[in-house]
Amino acid sequence: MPSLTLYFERRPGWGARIHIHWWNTRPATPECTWPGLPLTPVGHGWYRVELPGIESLHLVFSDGLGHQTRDHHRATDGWLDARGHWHDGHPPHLDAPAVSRAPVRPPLSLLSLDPRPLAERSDFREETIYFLITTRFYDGDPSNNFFCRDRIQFDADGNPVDPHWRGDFKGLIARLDYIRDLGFTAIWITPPVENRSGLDYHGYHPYDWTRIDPRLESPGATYQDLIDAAHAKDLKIIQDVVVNHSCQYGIRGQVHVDHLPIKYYVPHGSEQGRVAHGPYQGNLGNYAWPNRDDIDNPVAPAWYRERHARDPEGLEPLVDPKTGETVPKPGYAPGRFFGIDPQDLDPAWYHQEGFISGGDWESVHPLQYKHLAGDCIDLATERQNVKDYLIGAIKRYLDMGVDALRIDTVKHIERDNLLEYIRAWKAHKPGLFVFGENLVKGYGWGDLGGGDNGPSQIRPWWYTRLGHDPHDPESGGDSGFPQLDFGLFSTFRDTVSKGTYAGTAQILGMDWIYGDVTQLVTFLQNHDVGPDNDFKYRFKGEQWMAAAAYNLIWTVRGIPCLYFGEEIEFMKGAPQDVEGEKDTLHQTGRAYFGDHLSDARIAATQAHPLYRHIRRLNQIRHAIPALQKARLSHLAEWGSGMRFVRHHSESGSYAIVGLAIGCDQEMGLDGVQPGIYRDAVSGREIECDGRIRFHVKANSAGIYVLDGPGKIGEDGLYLR
Ligand SMILES: [Ca+2]
Ligand SMILES: [Ca+2]
Repeated sequence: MPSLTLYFERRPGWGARIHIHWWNTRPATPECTWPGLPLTPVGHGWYRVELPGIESLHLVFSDGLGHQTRDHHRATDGWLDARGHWHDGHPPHLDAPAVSRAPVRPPLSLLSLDPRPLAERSDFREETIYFLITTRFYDGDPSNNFFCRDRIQFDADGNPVDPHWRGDFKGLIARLDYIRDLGFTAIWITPPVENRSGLDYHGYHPYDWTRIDPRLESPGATYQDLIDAAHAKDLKIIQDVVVNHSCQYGIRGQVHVDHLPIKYYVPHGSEQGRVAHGPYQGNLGNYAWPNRDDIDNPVAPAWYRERHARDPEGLEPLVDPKTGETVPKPGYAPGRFFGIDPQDLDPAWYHQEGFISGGDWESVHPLQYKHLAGDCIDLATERQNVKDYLIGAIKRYLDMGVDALRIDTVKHIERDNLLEYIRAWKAHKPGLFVFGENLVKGYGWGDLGGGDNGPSQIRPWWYTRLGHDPHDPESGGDSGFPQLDFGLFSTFRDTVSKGTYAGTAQILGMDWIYGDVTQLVTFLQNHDVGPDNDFKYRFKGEQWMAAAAYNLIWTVRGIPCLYFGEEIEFMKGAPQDVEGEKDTLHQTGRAYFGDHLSDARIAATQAHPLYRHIRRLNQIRHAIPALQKARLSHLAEWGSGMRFVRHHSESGSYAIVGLAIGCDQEMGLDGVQPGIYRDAVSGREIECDGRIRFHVKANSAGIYVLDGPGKIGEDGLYLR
């Protein structure tokens, strides 16, 4: 069958979606309706289209925004460059696959399976990340445990169990060896700064950025102790940072948000002194503080500070200065205790535009200037006092030795505004790695299409770039602020969760939209999302599907990140967060993990097939620079298999990867570097003259490394 393959180089000012329209084909084909067939981006501004069954045609390319080429005629494959000239072969500036002819390097020495000492690791792509919610990981000190007001779990006898604040730094320090044995070299912990809200165990409701929450620390296990202990084991600490919002009670020492002390709240139908809610007895004030209050803000008004210092029972009448009513009074205005009034916020610190609702979620300005939730109050991040406070507070943790930062709720802050913060921290600690969370359930191409309703300005790629054209990622260079790879994650719902890789090449074909795709942080799930159904459950699929997912994540571009518990299918299928009104954490993906890390059970945990699998993937990735740092080339994918090349020219590291899911697969590639290849999985050696053929077992991988060290690690259920 005849076939034509045409390439098109996007012209200055053109949009990113290119179509080809044709007529007068030979042999004759049905009429092509405008704008015709979309082209596939292949990077560096080039697009490709394959036209099976066509020998010759007349054609134009267009961008759907009013730009089109003149009429062309073509009867052979060709490349049309941006100046309008055809080339029969690729023009020199197209980084086409299969043309690399770099000299074969001398054999790599047998690399240590242990990661290099921390001091020698300045490129974060050498790391892999273990992400944990500190309070749910491992409890090393029950004396700092604490129940949040909301979502308390009671046992059959009515006793409160499973305090939300349970795991702590002492426990984490005690289990650093577990994370290290699993092969991870960096630990991302949830925000450690002091929090306030009815459900703040995860750290995303900050009250004081300058202090570490005392519910995480113990004598001998402060934040500094954690950082030092991690470094002593060559592990890096990634601190999670909230920039977008504070809790609903303001910021200690900076700004107060008007409300009444919670100890004066009495639910409708109850009376003061009769509240019975776990450790909250008598009233709902903070049971761990002597005066049953928790807002010790020196900038609160005098009447508030006066009550903070006494009357723990909350019995003495207090006049609400806003309404003139007197509390405690059953059923009186819960919002005066637990909520905010957007009208009353201090404009020096907070935005004044109310709460996000409905269509705001896909609209740039409201998404960035309204409050995310009742306990996430939108900071005026563009104001100098806010910048000074947040930037200064985090610099102190960098001085303590924090190695990297993860930024929360990125899309809720305008990019150029947020980059001011990122740059200030990077200037303070040169080489600092900072990545962001821009949550999207979908490809996230924004104005580039792909079924996306939202604009580019709230999508991950936008924050990795500096340009200002939402239709053109290449209108600006790399911002130096990579993101969690929600685009790849979103495909897992329809790929690995269904036992196939089908569609993976489509998303990896868009790698060019990111500033530096090799710095994205890749993952199967996290504390908010999972790849099944509507993206809210711990991975539900079969174990072999998870194994095949990790094979993909650990061998494609990006920095792999595992969410704690994945290694044993912990809470498989549970919602990542509480769903119904009455759910408690033990029913969710945020259940307490520490029971699996006890001295009695840790050996069983470490024997889980996925634990062994992930451990080996980490060993392999740490030994092969191309798997850490190279982009993809030679990419092909056919559902039950895929293959690609990772070539890191700076180190000379070159790896050919084949992945099989569901059944065994035969791999074949042409145009690869000749030489001796050794499979890091099976140890098999192949002498290659530019063509390579190899077999991959179901749910395993072939990782053929040019002049490679041979087999790395031990065979398991899936890598074999
Ligand atoms: Ca504890
Ligand atoms: Ca905001």
